[in-house]
Amino acid sequence: MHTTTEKILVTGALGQIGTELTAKLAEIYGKDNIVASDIRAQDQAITAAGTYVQLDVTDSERMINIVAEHSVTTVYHLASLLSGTSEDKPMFAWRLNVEPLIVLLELAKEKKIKRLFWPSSIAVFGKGIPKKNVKQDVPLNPTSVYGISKVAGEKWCEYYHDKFGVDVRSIRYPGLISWKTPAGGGTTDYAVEIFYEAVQKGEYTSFIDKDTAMPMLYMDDAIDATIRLMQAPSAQLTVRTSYNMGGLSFTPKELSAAIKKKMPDFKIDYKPDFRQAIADSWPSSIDDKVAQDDWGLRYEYDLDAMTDTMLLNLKEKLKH
Ligand code: AKB
Repeated sequence: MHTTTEKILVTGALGQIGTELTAKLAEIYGKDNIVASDIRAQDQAITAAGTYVQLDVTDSERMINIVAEHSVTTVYHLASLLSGTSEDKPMFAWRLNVEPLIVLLELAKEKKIKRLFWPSSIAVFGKGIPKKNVKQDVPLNPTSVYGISKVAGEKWCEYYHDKFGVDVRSIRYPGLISWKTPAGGGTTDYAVEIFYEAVQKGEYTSFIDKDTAMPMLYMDDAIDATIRLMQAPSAQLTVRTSYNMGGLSFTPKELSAAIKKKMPDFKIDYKPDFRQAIADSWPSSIDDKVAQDDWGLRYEYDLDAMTDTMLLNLKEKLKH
């Protein structure tokens, strides 16, 4: 465990990334140095953190008070609405995905916190760029509400860094795959649902078409990358919008083939819905050389390793 003077606040701590990141941060920095928060009530909160507070991040006053009361030094601000849900609720997506970020950037500007992590997404990409191996610095022309909110957030981060020296760090996460906490409302979430339904029913109807490749990542690799980026010396970081992270790239058909290696009777069919248009606007693969060079991004899991781990753990989890 690190000896630390850091006090870390995690927002969205009961979400898909939040549950696993909170546990990792508690392991590294000690659970008494972690304040977990989420919109859900205390009695639903099972977290590895020493302290849990209920927090709706759109309530700026409460968020500012929590930072002060707990002498927070670092915030991992994960609370966010994903791409599918954002199309249904554009105004709320803007309020949730952008405004609380600016409140936290202001706190950092006023030196009330020292460091901020904020997740961006591969959803920042859109029209007018190649689909494959998309580089760090291509023009960002998203066509989804979610993508627009993430581009705006990235620009706010860069502005506060360049103008006020705020130490804000960010990753453009691909679709995240994990068995501990289900995702909700994302376009890449078919790649999580498919595992649950494979184990529970032996079949799955995908809302993304069979040959649509998207960048994806097993959660352990996402958590490792997040910690690596946050522990890197500030002077090494050349990107203050958000770092590309490519992970794996596969289609629903390729994922189902990987599942069939372990479950030969597994069946899949395809009924694309409105999320297909979002997926079609995103790259199929991403170049993350800048993150590798700046802070040592690396991966442990390939498609087969991820599939094996997901099936093994979900079979155990869903047994009862
Ligand atoms: C989503 O599908 O909305 C997210 C993302 C790629 O940011 N998983």
